[in-house]
Amino acid sequence: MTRKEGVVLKGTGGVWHVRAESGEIHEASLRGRLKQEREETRKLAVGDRVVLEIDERGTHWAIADILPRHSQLARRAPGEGQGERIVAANVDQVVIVFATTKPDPHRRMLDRFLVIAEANSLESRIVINKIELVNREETERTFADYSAAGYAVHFTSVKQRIGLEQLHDELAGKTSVLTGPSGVGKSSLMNAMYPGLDLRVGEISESVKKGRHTTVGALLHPLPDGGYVVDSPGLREVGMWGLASEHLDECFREFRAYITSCRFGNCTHRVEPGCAVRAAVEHGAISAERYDSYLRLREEMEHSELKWSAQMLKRRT
Ligand SMILES: Nc1nc2c(ncn2[C@@H]2O[C@H](COP(=O)(O)OP(=O)(O)OP(=O)(O)O)[C@@H](O)[C@H]2O)c(=O)[nH]1
Ligand SMILES: [Mg+2]
Ligand SMILES: [Zn+2]
Repeated sequence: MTRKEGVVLKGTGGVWHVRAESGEIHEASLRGRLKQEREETRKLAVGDRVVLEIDERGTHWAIADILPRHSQLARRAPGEGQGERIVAANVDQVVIVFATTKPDPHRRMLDRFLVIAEANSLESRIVINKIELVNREETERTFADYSAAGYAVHFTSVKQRIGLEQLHDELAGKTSVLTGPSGVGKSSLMNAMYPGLDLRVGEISESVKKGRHTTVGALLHPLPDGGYVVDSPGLREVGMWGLASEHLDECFREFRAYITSCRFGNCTHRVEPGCAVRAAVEHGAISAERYDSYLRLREEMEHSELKWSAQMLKRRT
């Protein structure tokens, strides 16, 4: 029997498109046994590595096995029951794109994307595009918080071909989730780095907004020189995915060194005496803007946790 390994590129209506190492793409369905297992344990997602087997007659491919994942990007929204939904498996990094202007960068949204990545233990990379429209030094200063926190920040221009090679090198051989608001230049960047590549990055989130599609899953695009880009229907819709508010501080990576020094183990870093995070903000080791993002996100999460537990109480009585 012919067996081969491959990577799941997309799935629609039970048919999975799997790319073999040779580059050939096969349509395959999940073996019955795996389907059952899938209900309880894990769901197949784009980016999963699988073992394909062809049937006796040599006509139909089936997914006989799913290989262990090294990472995943999951969403687990309250109200959706127990099941978490996997956006993509075996993700190496999240690439978050914003523009210097048109549209203006949205720091809170950037911080939210970073938290989502951290909550999934994924590396992030920040891209600030349309750099030719503004003063570069000033912009670098604006985003210095992020490099200080340990994130790679790229300044790019598609118009003037700035920073494209460096970004291209960081995508090579990796599986990257590309995300960011509409109009920042995600598609333009991909087309400039990979001429001729027919990539629809961003298109899907657009159609979601317009309400044409409702449940389109993520797509995995092979890059010509190795690696993949995940085109997901907007990380924004991932929402606050079920991270408990008391773990939010760990998702602000520059807070981590201080958290354990707070006087109280359950410090929220708001008003408690002996808070090492607040002290770090006061003497500038943690950016005030990032701290403010933390406070707002925490507020928002606690609010929805309260709403959620109130709903549960109502259901029980
Ligand atoms: N000035 C300037 N404009 C750019 C640059 N990169 C892209 N643009 C323009 O920005 C607009 C939006 O670019 P897209 O690539 O469609 O943006 P997107 O992020 O893919 O947007 P969605 O698909 O809606 O999510 C287009 O008009 C591009 O020509 C750049 O570096 N500088
Ligand atoms: Mg686009
Ligand atoms: Zn504290």
